[in-house]
Amino acid sequence: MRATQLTPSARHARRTLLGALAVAGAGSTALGTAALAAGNAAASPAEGQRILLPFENGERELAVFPQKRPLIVLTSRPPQLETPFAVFNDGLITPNDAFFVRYHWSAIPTAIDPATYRLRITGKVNTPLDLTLADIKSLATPVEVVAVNQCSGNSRGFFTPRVNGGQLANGAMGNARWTGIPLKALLDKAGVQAGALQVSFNGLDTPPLGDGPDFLKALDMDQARDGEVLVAWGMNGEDLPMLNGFPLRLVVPGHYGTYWVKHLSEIAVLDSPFEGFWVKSGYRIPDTACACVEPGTVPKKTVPINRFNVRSFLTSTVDGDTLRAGQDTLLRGIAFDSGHGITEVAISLDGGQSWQATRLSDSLGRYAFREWKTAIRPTTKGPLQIKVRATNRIGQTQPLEALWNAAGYMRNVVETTRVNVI
Ligand SMILES: Nc1nc2c(c(=O)[nH]1)N[C@H]1C(S)=C(S)[C@@H](COP(=O)(O)O)O[C@H]1N2
Ligand SMILES: [Mo]
Repeated sequence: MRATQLTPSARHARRTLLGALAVAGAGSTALGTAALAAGNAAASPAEGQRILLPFENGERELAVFPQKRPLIVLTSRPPQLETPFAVFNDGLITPNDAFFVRYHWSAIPTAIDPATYRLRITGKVNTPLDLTLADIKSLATPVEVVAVNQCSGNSRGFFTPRVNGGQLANGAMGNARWTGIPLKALLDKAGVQAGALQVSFNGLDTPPLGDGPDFLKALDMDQARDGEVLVAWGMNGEDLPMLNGFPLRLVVPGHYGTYWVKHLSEIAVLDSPFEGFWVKSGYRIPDTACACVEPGTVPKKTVPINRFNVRSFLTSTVDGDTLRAGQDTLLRGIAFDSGHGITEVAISLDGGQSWQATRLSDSLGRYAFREWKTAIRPTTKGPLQIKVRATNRIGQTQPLEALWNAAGYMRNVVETTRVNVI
């Protein structure tokens, strides 16, 4: 019987974390930092190394947390860990040990006994439920979806003017194959009563002090019952890592990670709109078509953040790389949207004046990273900027100039990679 997810080797990892921080502190020479400029590492960086994210105050340490390879540390209590960008060029599925971690409060579960774990369904239901993990796994036929989980604040560190909040580069996203049952099956089993409006979700983590707002999120009833929202236990064919929500998390394909509540403990059916802090005050975006405002200004009205906008990245070539004039260079990367489906990824070598389409690889599903590839043959020696822009089925695309909002959410500017042609 496995009583916990944090095994003796995980305790060892905790010890090595302390060691790593000490080494990182001592070994942080200018040379070591420069050699590790973000994204420029051929392989994933090692524990104890430092990495320089390309914005002011972007120096970060890499550390090992339980069940994780060395990841970029934003904060350690609670763990907030970024995926080194090189991982996104290794494959379309983000490995569990490389997947980013985001928590709001430091009181997080570090050991959960799957035998005594319970999920409660409460509120406006005919039959309140108190389910074991085994009950949930046998309640409906398990389904799978490959879907991107991305933090609302992914890439926040690139905002200009700068904004408050976790200064993340592009590593607060990942693409995994999730296994679970539709949330609808659980709600149907409990029997949602007439007049129910929303469903709220709570997890086992808590604020360190009682007066901090516990992290709860809510969805409208229609969405909760759309059949696509999952209560998931599987990630890439394994149990969820502890830091990604063991033993159960919500998977809300196409929606920002804030809705993907981890360590699910209570699902409550509500007959009035959810008033909790993390929906009413946190995670809100300007109620404008672009979810943006003039830099430095305040929106007239806000709405809860919801679906992803369109993004694309070049992963095979990074800033500072050298390309050879007259030679083919194969470029590849990833694109994703909120589930309409990516229909085109194009690149521009002339500052966005002209665009050439790339080849899209087979789709892993409309919520997944989509791979794109193309070959370029630069002719002129000197600096070259490579821009990449994706478009989805309903015509949504990416802006050439970055959009701005005070929370630093939803960055999706056309990315530019600066290389040298010799
Ligand atoms: N229980 C719990 N679930 C949570 C959070 C949290 O703080 N507590 N943070 C959310 C946010 S903002 C994000 S971006 C995702 C990140 O998922 P990950 O840590 O598995 O990458 O978890 C979400 N689920
Ligand atoms: Mo997030």
